Amino acid sequence: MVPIRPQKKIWLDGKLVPWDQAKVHVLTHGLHYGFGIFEGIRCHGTDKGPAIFRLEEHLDRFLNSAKTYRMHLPFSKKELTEATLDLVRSNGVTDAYIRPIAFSGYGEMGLDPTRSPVQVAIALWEWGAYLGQEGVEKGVRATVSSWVRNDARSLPPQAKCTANYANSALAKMEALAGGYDEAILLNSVGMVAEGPGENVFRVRDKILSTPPASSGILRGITRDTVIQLAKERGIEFQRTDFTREELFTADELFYTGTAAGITPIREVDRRAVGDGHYPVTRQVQRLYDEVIYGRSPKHLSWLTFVS
Ligand code: PPE
Repeated sequence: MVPIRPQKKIWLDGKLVPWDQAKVHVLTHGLHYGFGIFEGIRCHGTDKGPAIFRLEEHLDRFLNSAKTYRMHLPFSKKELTEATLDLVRSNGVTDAYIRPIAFSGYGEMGLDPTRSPVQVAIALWEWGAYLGQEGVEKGVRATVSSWVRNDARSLPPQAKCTANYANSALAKMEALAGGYDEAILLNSVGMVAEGPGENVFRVRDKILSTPPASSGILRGITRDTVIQLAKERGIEFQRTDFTREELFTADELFYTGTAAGITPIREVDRRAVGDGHYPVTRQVQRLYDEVIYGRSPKHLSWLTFVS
């Protein structure tokens, strides 16, 4: 286990507080009932200093998650934007993973979260490659989970709710216990949905595809970035459902996510993916890196420069 390395400050309910003082009560409502929403955002070092990738879209998704869960955030998007920038500056970091979270705080117990105050925090830490640097370079070994992805009729998948991640954790633990690096979850009708914390892409006969939102996934911002970059580069792309079997017959497969970046999948259930060469995945990795590190003039509008 690699514990999080403490940083200087955390933004909690409107104020920057020292790392060790960002505390909540054990009777925090959201801790008991999974009533919280969060985001994962990255900041990267560029020639013009640290830049946050697609901050606007992440905060929009945060606000939409709150809306879905009838959670009234006591801060506006503008205030959350400023808070995020202040947080990055006050910690003096360049490359960081930023975690906004809102949850039902200390108030009443019982299943009506609206009786407890909403608390909001934004923290950051240094987070390397989610599935390891070796995973980014050589690809990871995935398994199709026996756990079915949360059904959209039970937990809305486009809202990034903390409760969704109990399902993710079951799949992740099962994958690790089975000797794999990561899981792929199918949805309730048996089509590929996503990873526990990533979207999934497939390449077959040079055509790139990913399951549609209706498959019950989080609409990833990295996913959207990859789709836009593929279109710009003339890579043929389809939003389409695919089956477990189509994972086995793919030429290339990869995960996308803020934490995971673009991570190739080299095996699914002990079957090698393609011939071990992943030209489309490598191209997407290169394009994505150019964009997030500010080397693509055309995509600078996706970056919020901190200084
Ligand atoms: N699906 C799920 C279920 C998911 O959690 C993520 C992000 C994605 C897809 C990709 O979304 P995006 O980051 O917008 O491209 N998972 C976050 C949490 C990871 C964690 O373990 O914590 C992330 O990557 O920040």
